[in-house]
Amino acid sequence: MSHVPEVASGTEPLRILSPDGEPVGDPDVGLAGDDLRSLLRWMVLARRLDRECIALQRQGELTVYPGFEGQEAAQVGSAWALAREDFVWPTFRELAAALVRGVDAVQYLQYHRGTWHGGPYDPRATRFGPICIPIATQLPHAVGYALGQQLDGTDVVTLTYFGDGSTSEGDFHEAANLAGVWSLPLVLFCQNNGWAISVPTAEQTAGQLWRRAEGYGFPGVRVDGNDVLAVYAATREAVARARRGEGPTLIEAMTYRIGAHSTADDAGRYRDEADVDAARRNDPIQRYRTWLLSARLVDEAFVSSCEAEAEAFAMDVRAGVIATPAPPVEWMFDWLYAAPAPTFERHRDEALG
Ligand SMILES: Cc1ncc(C[n+]2csc(CCOP(=O)(O)OP(=O)(O)O)c2C)c(N)n1
Ligand SMILES: [Mg+2]
Repeated sequence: MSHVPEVASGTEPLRILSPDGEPVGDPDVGLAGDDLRSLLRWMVLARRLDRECIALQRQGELTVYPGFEGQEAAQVGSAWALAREDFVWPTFRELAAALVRGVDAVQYLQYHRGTWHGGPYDPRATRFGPICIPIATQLPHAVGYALGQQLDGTDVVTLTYFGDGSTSEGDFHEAANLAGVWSLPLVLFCQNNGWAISVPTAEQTAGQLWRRAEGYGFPGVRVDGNDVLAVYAATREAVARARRGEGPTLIEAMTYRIGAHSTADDAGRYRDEADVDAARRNDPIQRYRTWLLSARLVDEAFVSSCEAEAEAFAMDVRAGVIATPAPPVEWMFDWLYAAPAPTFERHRDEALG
């Protein structure tokens, strides 16, 4: 069995649209017009909300927020390839994927407002796991979940997101190894956005990430992460393999983090503005919109309606975030210990004053 799927047999990433929106592959990825338009709509909504979140943090309404501008195609295209019952294990940077999965943005952002501790939305109902800050720890969770699905004999596919930096953690290797050994129905989706905070990918990884899959005995594929059609096609193929019982796939989506690592970071201290300008010219939304317009799948009126909807959406989420009350403080202490220690009791009493 070849460990390299047909979609990408070289190191050149799978690409369907060139950065200026010209087809270089077959744009017929099996999506109807409404689906193709939805991909644009979600990317526009996600970007507008992402920018609003940064404003909210600057205004003191969120504590800290990790932006994803530039990564919309990687997230929307991959999330779109999942079926409703499939399950996602995210990092802390997948708000765009969360929106596509139907997670309520106001609930999600309670995490970044600091009014809840990681489970503000219902992971079972949304099929979207909790926001995960400890790097790569969601990968073993995803493996465990996928193993459970395999043992239960369901046809649920599990997809886990992680960054390029996360692949340097032991958790990545342990998870990938077991996924291969047990041939789990799992998609390992790496957003290679070029940086792990201030460390560029090349300074922590000598090889190519997608090629690591072969060592674990399953296919790896490198895809242009700013090409939403290519991301969708690669993920759909990986999901289909997993559902057929053929095991995991590692996808490396090449993209770029336009903003800082988070609102607590000053990227100007470690990277060159010229690189960021070049990345801005490789914008995933612009690329896809150009193609949709030239293929007459959308017109300018549709593009404007997406932008108007995104504006209203961002304002609604802003109002909702500010209006949602914090949960009762005592919840922070409930359900932690069957037999609380005296220091814990003291902290609780102090907090509840
Ligand atoms: C176990 C652990 N170590 C360190 C950190 C601090 N940290 C937060 S994000 C990050 C870099 C992650 O890089 P990558 O996986 O590429 O994701 P990206 O932030 O680029 O989306 C680090 C080191 C952490 N959250 N958890
Ligand atoms: Mg990264």
